[in-house]
Amino acid sequence: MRSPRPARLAAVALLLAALAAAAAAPAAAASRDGYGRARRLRMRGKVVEMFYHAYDNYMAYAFPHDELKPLTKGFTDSLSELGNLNLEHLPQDYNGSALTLVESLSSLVVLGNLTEFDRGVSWLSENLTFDVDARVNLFECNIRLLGGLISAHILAKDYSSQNKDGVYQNQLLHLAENLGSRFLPAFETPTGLPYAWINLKYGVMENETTETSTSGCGSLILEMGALSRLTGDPRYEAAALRALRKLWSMRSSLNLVGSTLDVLSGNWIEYSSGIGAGVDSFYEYLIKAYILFGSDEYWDMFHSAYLAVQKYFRHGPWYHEADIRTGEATHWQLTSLQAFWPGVQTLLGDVAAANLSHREFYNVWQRFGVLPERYLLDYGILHPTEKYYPLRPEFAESTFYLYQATKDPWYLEVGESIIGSLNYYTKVEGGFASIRDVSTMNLEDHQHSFFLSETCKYLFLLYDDSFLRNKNYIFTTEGHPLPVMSTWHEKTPRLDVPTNWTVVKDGNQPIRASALSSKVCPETIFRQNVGSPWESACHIPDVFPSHRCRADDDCGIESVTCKRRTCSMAGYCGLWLAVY
Ligand code: DMJ
Repeated sequence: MRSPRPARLAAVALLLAALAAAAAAPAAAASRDGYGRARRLRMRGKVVEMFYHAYDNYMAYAFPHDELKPLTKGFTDSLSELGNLNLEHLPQDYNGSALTLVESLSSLVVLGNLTEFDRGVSWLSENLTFDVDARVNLFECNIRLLGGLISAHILAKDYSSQNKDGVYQNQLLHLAENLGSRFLPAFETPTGLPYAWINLKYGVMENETTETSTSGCGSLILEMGALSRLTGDPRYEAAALRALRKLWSMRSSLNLVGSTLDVLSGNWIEYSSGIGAGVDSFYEYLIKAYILFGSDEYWDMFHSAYLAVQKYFRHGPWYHEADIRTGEATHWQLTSLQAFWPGVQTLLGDVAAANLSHREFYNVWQRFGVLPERYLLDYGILHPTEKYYPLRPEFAESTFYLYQATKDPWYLEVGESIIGSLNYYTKVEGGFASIRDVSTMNLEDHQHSFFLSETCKYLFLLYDDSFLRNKNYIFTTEGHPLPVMSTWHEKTPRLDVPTNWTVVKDGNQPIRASALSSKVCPETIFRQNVGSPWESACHIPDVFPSHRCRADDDCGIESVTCKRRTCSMAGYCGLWLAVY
């Protein structure tokens, strides 16, 4: 195996500045990074083929049901984690929410298929209803349906021809609001922590379980916050924020959170915790909420939580689980879900650490051909029961983030390997099938909707990021883009920048300041120097391009947040140790 080249760029707080800038000149990037334009186009084409193979088969054999059964060309509405939804105007035995269509909308825009996007928007506008007697999982319903609708609504406003003709009249937002209002009874608990399950028509069922997970009640803020900002109704954001604050107040003295809890008592049920299942998106949403809403409260929570994770869960490139009261390791397991973490670290600017972990995930990927759900690090073997790979996106997601931050073509080669495996092991005539057991590569009859909302989207963006050219987006945990807008920002953080670093506009260049960067860093103006990355006005690169440091003085100022980077104990500059 080739070993990855070290990360190169200093401007790593991507998406918001470097990413948009890189997207501005894909052809130049293609020749600069040595990967080759033809090869990039070929890989882009392969991902497009994959997306439509999955999408067309869903539309042919499963729509308007929730998900495709690719082996039998059938459908399923009974997602165990999502429950059943009904649609009006459809046969009585129909029990779905066109989930895969909702999940595909933002990907259709990313791929540039606005005609199909418009068709989907029209169909959903006319047919979808949530007034159904169905018990659904709040978290799954939030990230897949609410997030899918909100993101598609924003994209419809920006891209849809229907909007220009006046046919699109916020129907998706109305649907999202209708769905969001059905979430609210779940939050009526003494603690404000929401029930994990809710009946969309009747609210919380009698004798409903009071057990939920940290990610289940701690990663609602992006979608519900966005819904409040879009509708002007503060109840959604207030409910999600109250739950998040309560959850954070339950942290241990080590600043760690457990993985399951009781919503009535506010006590932890499971004290063993990590960055994978049951917790993952809780961390992701703290940093993304900070980026989307600009409130230091989210940053402060994330900052403490991140330090605790790095201190108690990290072991070299690996992350194990630990007891949140003592910090003692409990389970030494790599899980497929953990592979989102390098992406979050890249978003933060901790590229070196992200690259280290990503490399290890790739080693395991190469060993099995895909990432097994759970791998026992202490024994070097598969978990006896969790041997599956349900087409999860997390490793592709981190690969995309790392490529955006570094422009190292090695990540494009990793993408080739992911695409190769998916096509070789999981492609069948009727779509893409999950792998039941990675040791035998036996398949399972299920094409999860996140294959379209996330896996294909991140792989596409790896080779063609033109969607990111004119706007700054953050992606929800389900891969749905939400634009970072100054109007959603609560306040402008203090700008701690030496004035001599403020760059003024070059009259020959168009201003490319992002909504976020112009808000958090009001003087930000992007410029393009031949042969150097685009930088924001407040950006001061680390002294060493490798980001290594001996002291805080070797570290610069983050390009997006304009916050000072500091030197970690491991000797890398990063934002996570910023001292205010
Ligand atoms: C997705 O539904 C989301 O990414 C979620 O946060 C957890 N993982 C699945 C896909 O693996």
